[in-house]
Amino acid sequence: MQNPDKGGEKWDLGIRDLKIFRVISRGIKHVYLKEGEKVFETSMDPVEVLGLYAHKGEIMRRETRIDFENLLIKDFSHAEDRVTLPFDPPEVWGSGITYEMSRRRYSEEKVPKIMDKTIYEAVYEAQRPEVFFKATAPRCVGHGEPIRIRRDSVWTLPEAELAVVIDENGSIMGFSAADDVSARDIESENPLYLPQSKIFSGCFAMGPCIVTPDEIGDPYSLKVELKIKRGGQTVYQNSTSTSKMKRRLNEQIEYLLRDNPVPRGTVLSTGTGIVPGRDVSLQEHDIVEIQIEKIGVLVTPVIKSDVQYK
Ligand code: DO4
Ligand code: MG
Repeated sequence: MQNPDKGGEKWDLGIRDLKIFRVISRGIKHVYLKEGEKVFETSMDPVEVLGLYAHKGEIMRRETRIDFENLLIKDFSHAEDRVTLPFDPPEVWGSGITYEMSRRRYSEEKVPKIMDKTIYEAVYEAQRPEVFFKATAPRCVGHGEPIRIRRDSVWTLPEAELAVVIDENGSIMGFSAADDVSARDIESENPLYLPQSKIFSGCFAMGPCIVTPDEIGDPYSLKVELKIKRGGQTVYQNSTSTSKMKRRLNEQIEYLLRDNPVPRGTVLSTGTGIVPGRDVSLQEHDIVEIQIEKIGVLVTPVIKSDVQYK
């Protein structure tokens, strides 16, 4: 049904799957909704779209032609129009040690113990999960935008994670692929340095899009892949599945929201199941690729300032 006021259409969203992208074109951000092969532009905010979608509300949008394959190209330097962060999250939080792999790999470092267990083994088994503050929107980057190695870190790793977008009640409105970029040397020196190892400029990448829950279906059966490329060669590659996630999403969200109201559109990155060892570290000019089934590939170059702190 046509809506004469806004040039859009009434859209019964009950049965459709949706991907939400943002494209930056001559400095202006445009919101696009991809439904199957059809693409719509909307003047609505992406979080508003997710909220209305969840309640089968009316989303004003106009059909348009846009070639996402072309906009997702990996040679970012020549892209005049490009995909960017799908929306500006008001808060980003992270969950830690949600996979057996992270429990094991983090415990390989010289870390404090609680009784006879490393703190990572202890938190993996504890009832209360590890939930930490990760980023605000200005610290986040989207597809094609550079993640950063802190100047004072020599061992920084990407962490490929499934991210959920939640509303103020903790309901999941969407999913995305994320990189919880972590200065592992800073955290392994002393776990009390966790905020410094996790929170810095360019510490969190998300994208290339937000996918609605109906398109994801079962969030515990998604293949997650991580690649680090250097000079055109893949120097690290590994994969896992969200089926290996120990902590259920609702459990993570429930702890995040305990006496801690979060705004609609908050992102929770649900932990990594791929943890390279000491022999792997990001370097400037690397390209990190994180692919999550049903979401897409998030590709980010890596930068590091050459100024070292004394
Ligand atoms: O303190 C550890 C953080 C672990 C983490 O970020 C993860 O498991 O993804
Ligand atoms: Mg992580």
